[in-house]
Amino acid sequence: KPKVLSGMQPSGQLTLGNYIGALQNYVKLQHTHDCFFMVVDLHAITVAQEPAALKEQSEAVAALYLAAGLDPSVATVFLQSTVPAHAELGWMLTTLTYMGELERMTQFKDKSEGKESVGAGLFTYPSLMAADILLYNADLVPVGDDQKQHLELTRDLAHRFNQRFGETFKIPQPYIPEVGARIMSLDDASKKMSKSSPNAGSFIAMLDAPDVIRKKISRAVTDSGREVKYDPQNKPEVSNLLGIYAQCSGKSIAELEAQYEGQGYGPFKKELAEAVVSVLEPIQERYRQIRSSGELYDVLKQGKERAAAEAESMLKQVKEKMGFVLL
Ligand code: AQP
Repeated sequence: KPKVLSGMQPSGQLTLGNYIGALQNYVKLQHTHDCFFMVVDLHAITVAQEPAALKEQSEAVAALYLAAGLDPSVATVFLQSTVPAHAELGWMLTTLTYMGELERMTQFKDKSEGKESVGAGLFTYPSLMAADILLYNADLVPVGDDQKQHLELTRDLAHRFNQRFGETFKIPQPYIPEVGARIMSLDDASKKMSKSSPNAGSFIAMLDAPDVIRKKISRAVTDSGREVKYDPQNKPEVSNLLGIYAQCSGKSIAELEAQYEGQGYGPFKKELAEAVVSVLEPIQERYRQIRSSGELYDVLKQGKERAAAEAESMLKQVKEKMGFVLL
């Protein structure tokens, strides 16, 4: 089976965007691929995190993975920081990465823009991401548009290492899912829905209570027209809501346009909210069971062991090739 590796940052509460754009694909992939899904807590600290919140969010992300349908007897679910090989290989690859390569990363430019002081980790983070992937010899990495540039760097680093030290790493391929919808913010359709947004009204968290979801959708920005039509150029907000509706209901955009013809935004938003609630409510139910059962720690320990077994054997090869003394 081809190997897949991916992860999410516990930098906030997972959003409906994370679910539609990534998590629901993880759940499908686990049956056809050998999957490693991490909570990338070492990446989250590239911007300041409050310790209690980091811990809570890391557990919440892992529990949401399971609640959404990842089966730990099939997929390996673990926390990045529990496998020290990530940080070790991350450092080694940082020494092979050129400053110019990191300076070109658009995510760094976006995240550092206008900030007075920017941590060095935010700059070197793509080398750590390369380590995450190369440690497992992943064949495929599910990525959104925003991560394509980082995966390209991972491929370059793998080549560079292989050329300098001998054939070691497999060159990973991007995996672009069939339904790769990019969900935009509810308050500004030019920005993607983001878990670390300071405005809670801009995103739907997977754990938002049904009434909160209803309220957020009823307040979502729309244009001043009343036509429910998919037109990302001229009606980006309504188009985003239609995309969410299609994803959550299984109906096509065309069906939804026909359903709401001549009705304005009121009924459309109301029923959209119910479609979102019907997707998230069962996940929230399972989430509560998982958090209260205490099973999470067992799953994460087992995941850590499975991941470490693979990662450590790869790290050993790397150390040997680079000339470290092995004891
Ligand atoms: N709005 C989105 N629509 C579709 N997919 C999305 N993803 C994120 N936002 C959307 C996908 O979710 C995964 C999680 O990635 P991440 O945790 O590494 O962080 P991110 O991509 O930077 O996501 P956020 O929510 O915007 O986090 P913050 O605010 O911390 O930066 C990825 O597969 C991503 O493509």
